Amino acid sequence: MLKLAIQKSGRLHDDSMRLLKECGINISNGVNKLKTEASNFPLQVFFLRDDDIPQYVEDSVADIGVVGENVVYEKNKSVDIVETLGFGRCRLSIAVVRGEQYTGVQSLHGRKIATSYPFLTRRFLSENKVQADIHEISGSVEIAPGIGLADAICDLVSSGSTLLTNGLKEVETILHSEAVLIRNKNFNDAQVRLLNKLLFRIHAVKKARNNKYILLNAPNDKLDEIIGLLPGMKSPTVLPLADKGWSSVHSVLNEDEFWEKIEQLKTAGAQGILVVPIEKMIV
Ligand code: PRT
Ligand code: ZN
Repeated sequence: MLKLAIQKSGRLHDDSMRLLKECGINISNGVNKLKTEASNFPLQVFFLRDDDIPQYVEDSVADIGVVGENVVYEKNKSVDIVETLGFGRCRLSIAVVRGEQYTGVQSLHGRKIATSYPFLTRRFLSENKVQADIHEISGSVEIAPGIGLADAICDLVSSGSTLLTNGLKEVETILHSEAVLIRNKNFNDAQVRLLNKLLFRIHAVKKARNNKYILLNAPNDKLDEIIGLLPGMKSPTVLPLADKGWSSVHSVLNEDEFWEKIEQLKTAGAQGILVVPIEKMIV
């Protein structure tokens, strides 16, 4: 049995639950409980505050956990990051009052910086040989300059709208973060086997998310050119259509190059292009 810690409520909760579901792991939605058990996988799920997850994983109270890299690095516990999960993306940045002149990190010298990330902020400042006064607060960091508590802040940013509405501008990015799977450092063989089983499923889910299945009709005299545009898992599948002179081509396209490829395929003579999501992808 593996014990997994996920956030009880908050920004990472829904995506963590969705990941488990996409991995085919059924857990009764017991978020009001402290823990629950999967019905079809040897997994126990603990619902915790995200800040506590690295400590619990270090102490083996949980074997693995889903948490933001920002929290993993801030807490600086002895755990291993085993997989990035592709959600909860944000960055930890320093922001100053918008009208203020900022000419580089030295501008922070002697200033007061409010943050919930004292460890990472202090490390960044000392790496840059800047001496500033760090004021630790646990929430609503963005209002600190407005109420005269600090000159600058160091906080998480995703869209940037919180900074904007509070009259602040982002000047330094300390860390880029996303949700990760962490594990305790001392696993026995059985735990390693279970973790690998879970990782096999997570890889299939991640791959499927990044890829689309594409079907199109191609005139036979354009087949070579069209096939040349498609990567496929091995090579594209080509089937003859009832209509002589035409073929149906099936392949897999990466999300990143998707729109560009569609344009090229159309220009090359492809018609009736169908694009469908992939549920799982095992390579
Ligand atoms: O109760 P618990 O302690 O578990 O939750 P929490 O309140 O500490 O954390 P929560 O749920 O807010 O965030 C959990 C994790 O989500 C964080 O540790 C990050 O890894 C990740 N994440 C991703 C974010 C954001 N994006 C984010 N934008 N966490 C917080 N924010 C906040 C930020 O602090 C600021 O107040 O959103 C605001 C900025 O957002 P924008 O879009 O206006 O820039
Ligand atoms: Zn928290």
